[in-house]
Amino acid sequence: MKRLGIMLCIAACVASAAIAQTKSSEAPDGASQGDPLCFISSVVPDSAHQGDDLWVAITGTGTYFAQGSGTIVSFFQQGSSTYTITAAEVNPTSYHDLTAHFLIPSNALLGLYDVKVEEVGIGTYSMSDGFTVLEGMQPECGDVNGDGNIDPADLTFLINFVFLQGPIPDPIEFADVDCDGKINLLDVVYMVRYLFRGGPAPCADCLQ
Ligand SMILES: [Ca+2]
Ligand SMILES: [Ca+2]
Repeated sequence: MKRLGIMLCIAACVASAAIAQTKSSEAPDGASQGDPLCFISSVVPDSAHQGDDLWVAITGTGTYFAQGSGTIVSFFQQGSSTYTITAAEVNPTSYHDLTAHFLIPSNALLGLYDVKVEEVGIGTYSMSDGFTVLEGMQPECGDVNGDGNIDPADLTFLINFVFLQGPIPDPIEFADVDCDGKINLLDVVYMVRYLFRGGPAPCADCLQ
């Protein structure tokens, strides 16, 4: 009986949302379209870059998360063709809250996406234009291990390369963090100062 009640509620919500969307098709945000009974009310964060690996917290109003036979969370873009990014992992914590793990492909289409939470066998909650995919971060000098961030792992990678014949950075120039054209002890010192002593950031033109 409980499941039937939830299904009826979601059916009513979906119908209400559809009517509201028809009435106010110019509204930019699905959550505000005519106040449907249940909807996705927040998505945090609401943007990411191509190639990002992140958890997104989704909150619903009037929703019944995790009451279907499965929960699928996705970002959906309708352009000249449809494009979908589906969460690799979903953790509902209540009827109204869940977190979803997304791996944004490095070649994902840029721009606005609708956010969808599908309760399999029951229905789908959505928010129009609720998430934005931005252009991928450009690799930079100092990202010695090439993971997109500059952090102590790069210092470890640099020390291994300079002193212990460790793996060669790719491109190798990213290890020349002071842009003097050489990769040596001075770059290790520079990285230590940047990461732990408030020193200047790695130079910008190590590739030149
Ligand atoms: Ca790095
Ligand atoms: Ca150098």
